[in-house]
Amino acid sequence: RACNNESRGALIVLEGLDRCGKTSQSSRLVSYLEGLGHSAELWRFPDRTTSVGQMISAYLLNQSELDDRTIHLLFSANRWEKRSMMETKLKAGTTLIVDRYSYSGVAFSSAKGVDLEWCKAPEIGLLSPDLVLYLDMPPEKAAERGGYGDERYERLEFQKKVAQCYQILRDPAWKMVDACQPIEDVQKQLQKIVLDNVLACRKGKPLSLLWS
Ligand code: 2DT
Repeated sequence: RACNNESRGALIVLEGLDRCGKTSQSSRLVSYLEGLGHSAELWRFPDRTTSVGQMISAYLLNQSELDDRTIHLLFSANRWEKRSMMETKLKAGTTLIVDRYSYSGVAFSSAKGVDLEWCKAPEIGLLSPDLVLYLDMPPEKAAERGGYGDERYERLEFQKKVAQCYQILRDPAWKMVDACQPIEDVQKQLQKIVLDNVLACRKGKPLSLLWS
């Protein structure tokens, strides 16, 4: 194991529109880190395995209707219920590669017209990612890739609004990666950025909190 007791894992988040490649890139990153002897886990939000997550899943599958603010708070609660486990894992030296996080929460709800600051408020105090990787792809291109399913939000017009909301949220510290490149090229770029970050966290970079 590359990690000792004093070193912590990194909290690394992948964000981007539906069909931009987040999920496959996330699992490849975990394999890459494990191959180098690092402890790493793949996480995703929403985590549909919890009881809150099952309510979210039913909503996304159009099996239930919920008020926009209600579902927003459920997505947030789904992160809060995982927060202590997240902190425990990071402190034990495990790097977490997280497929969507608070930025999806704010981008998707504010794309429906919910006030941005209102959307951010329940996220305050969650662990802040050490690294946000934004897989950049125009909404039209993502839609062309096919595979939009039947879930709520999987429509081009809505994805365009989400893209605008991500732009508003975007922070200078985010790493923007052109997700239109071949999958192997995207992966190479992500690997380098991620490894640098994992090493910085091992050297003692402190954990911080949202929203800053
Ligand atoms: P996937 O499971 O395919 O990633 O789709 N979402 C996600 C929100 O609206 N708020 C959130 O806080 C999160 C994490 C994005 C999940 C869908 O749920 C949206 C797409």
